[in-house]
Amino acid sequence: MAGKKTANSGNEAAGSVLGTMSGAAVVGANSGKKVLPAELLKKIVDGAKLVGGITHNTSKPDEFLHPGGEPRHIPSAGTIAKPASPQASAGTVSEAIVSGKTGGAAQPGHNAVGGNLDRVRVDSVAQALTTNQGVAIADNQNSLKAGVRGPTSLEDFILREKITHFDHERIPERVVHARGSGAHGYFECYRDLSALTRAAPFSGDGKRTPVFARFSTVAGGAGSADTVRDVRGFAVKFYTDEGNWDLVGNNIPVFFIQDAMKFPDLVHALKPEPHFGMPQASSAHDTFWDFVSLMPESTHMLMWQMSDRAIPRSYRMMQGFGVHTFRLVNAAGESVFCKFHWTPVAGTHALVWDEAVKIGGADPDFHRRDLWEAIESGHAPEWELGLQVFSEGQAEEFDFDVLDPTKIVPEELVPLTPVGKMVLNRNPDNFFAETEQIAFCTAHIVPGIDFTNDPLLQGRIHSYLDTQISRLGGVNFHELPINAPLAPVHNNQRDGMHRQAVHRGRVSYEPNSLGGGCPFQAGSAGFASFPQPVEGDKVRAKPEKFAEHYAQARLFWNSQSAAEQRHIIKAFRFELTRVQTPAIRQRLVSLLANVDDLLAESVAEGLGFTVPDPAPDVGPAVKPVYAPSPALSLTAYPGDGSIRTRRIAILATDGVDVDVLSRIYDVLLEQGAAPKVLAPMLGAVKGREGSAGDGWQADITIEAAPSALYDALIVAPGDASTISLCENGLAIEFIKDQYRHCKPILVIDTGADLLDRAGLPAVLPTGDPDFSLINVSGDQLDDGLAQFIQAVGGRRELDRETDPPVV
Ligand code: HDE
Repeated sequence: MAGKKTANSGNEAAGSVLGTMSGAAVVGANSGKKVLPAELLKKIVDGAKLVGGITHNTSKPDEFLHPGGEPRHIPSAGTIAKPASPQASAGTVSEAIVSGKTGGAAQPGHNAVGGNLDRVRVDSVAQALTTNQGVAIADNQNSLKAGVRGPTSLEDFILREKITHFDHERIPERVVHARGSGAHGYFECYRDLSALTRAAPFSGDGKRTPVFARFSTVAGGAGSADTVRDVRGFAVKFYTDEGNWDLVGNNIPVFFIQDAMKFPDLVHALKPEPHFGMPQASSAHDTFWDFVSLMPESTHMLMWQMSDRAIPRSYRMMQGFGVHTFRLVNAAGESVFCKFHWTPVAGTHALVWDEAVKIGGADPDFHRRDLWEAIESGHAPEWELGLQVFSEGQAEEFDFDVLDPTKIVPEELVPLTPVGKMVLNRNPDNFFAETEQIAFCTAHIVPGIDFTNDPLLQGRIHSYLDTQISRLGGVNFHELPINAPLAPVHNNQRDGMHRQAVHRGRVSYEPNSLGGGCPFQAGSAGFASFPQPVEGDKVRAKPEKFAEHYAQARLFWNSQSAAEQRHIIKAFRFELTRVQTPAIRQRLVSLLANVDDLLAESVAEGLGFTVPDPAPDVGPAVKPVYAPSPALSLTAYPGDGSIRTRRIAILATDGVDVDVLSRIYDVLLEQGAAPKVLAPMLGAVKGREGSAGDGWQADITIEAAPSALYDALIVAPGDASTISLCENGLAIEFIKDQYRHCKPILVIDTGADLLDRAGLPAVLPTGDPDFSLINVSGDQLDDGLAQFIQAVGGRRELDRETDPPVV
């Protein structure tokens, strides 16, 4: 009892606090004064005050329904007491003893595991080679042997450390989206959106939030080609002031399935077939089409997947979508529904199929290289973030269910509002440490954003956290530098594989008083789920509107340009031709018969049969009908018309007119394009007779960088150069592919001979002029270049296409 005199008064508790078994019953101001070190005494006295400052758990009542009252959705903040000194909450008073390793004690409230990447960057300039223990290595050439021709010794810890680390260099690749690439950048909010959401990235005009974005294909392994036909992942991690928010989307706004229960089935069907491990990174095989043809809800997504969306020209030229309906919640707790859209400033551009296949061989890293080179050359790619915001009341009126991820919300129903932009301006230092180890999780949301009951999203909330545990080797992947939030992390989670945090103090539970109640529950400052009413039986079933599978597939089809429709037909034909089982082809076309007659007939024709009966339709008798939506065509996003970053091939060989070549080169560089002079061999291309100077150094050979890798072609003038290009099969093939892939071609003077040699038609198959096939004389160079630049900055001349191609 306080104040009671005892035989050891003035020294009470001294013995017990010097041990760790039991504490004093009473700690008076003078306790142990004479015998205890001052620091320890402070810890005891201030610690006791800290604990005494919390008499009871004041937020406990908020956990329960109040009699007759509403449950409190926003709990009160936890009870805390302020420590009178750092010692009060310390685990050990010896923290004051500093060594080169320990450094000082923790800054109050600071978690040094988080924060920016400076603390982990490594550079070895002027440094000696060492082991992982920092021991300098004298010889990195030879293992330790018993005699120069003798056996290697088990004692060679240097060899063993090196080889063991190497043996474990690989980590499991992502089960889907294994192949990808990413970059750092920022998101800038155009204006304060606090009326809609309290989410930190939207809380101020011009506010910037650091991001890391990763783009990916879905089906292929980590070493597969970039340009395969596939959905692209579009995942963005926002390092917000209030924690990490991951918007883990795709470049297609809908998905194949409506319930997470079917995801493993979908992925097993899509991945290489289990008996022979083929095909790599391709949906063009039996098991995929077997599955989707039995899943009519896939039809809408299949239309997108067979469209040009699935063979983007660049990650920088594709849209991104959050897919699911999300919620926005403002500080007053009011909520609206929301769909997220990313729109590329460079416009949406796609490859053509023949080109995508050829790039797969010529440069499997095409998209990775493209993103890297654009950022390195200072042309930071940008996307605008747009929101479709609608109320629950509005959603109920739609003839589809906003919880169904196989449906879009057409922009005619809810327009898109631009709210900010993302700029990717910094390449990673290290692909593995950053791009590979980044862990996106749909569960990572911040106050102001919330989930909806979309059953696909609900499953994802579980899946991503779970997958990182096996992929990144444990529960502490959030401490990997690329995953660590900028917002401070404080909780009572402890231990686990590869733990980095060194937690100070003795408290790892809540509520507590020994740690002054900290870390405390944040109450209204923290994340609180939107109190959405829930009703109904516990069931395994889907809502009625989920049964309608074709109206939006038809909407998509009807919104495509003629060229886009042709490509969809050809893609279905290609994929289904690769299917070996005729009944699967038929079944798939029976789904298309519910979408559009011309589509089904054209696909069936290419596969050598007539359209079967439409698949049974379990949807409502009265079908939703939509007018075409221009926003669904890639043509809706032409971009800024510039030729920045476009790869332009200039074919040249000995005898080239160097003056003209140099003029062309300079103009293209000024426009921000990436011109490359391609010649049969490396070294200097000689100028035409009588020209001054040493010619022009070729950038690369025609053989090493074939046509498919370039956005456009210029044949540089020069009689001798043209004659020898006309005799070069690779040059002929180059120009033919440029033509077949509908790309702009500029020939000057005798360069035109190459057009004839390659048999390129001077006009389009319709008889109309081909404005992308530009043939000018030397004195019209400026006009020719201007027309060429306009063509490169615009859309490809898809009207060149015929089936089969004539070139
Ligand atoms: Fe994913 N998905 N997914 N997904 N997903 C993964 O997480 C999953 C879905 C998406 O660049 C995995 O870290 C389930 C839709 C992207 O690292 C895994 C379901 C959309 C990425 C996973 C879906 C996506 C992933 C594999 C259905 C578009 C790559 C490795 C319920 C909105 C992120 C990993 C990156 C990756 C599960 C469906 C997008 C296994 C269970 C719909 C962009 O957790």
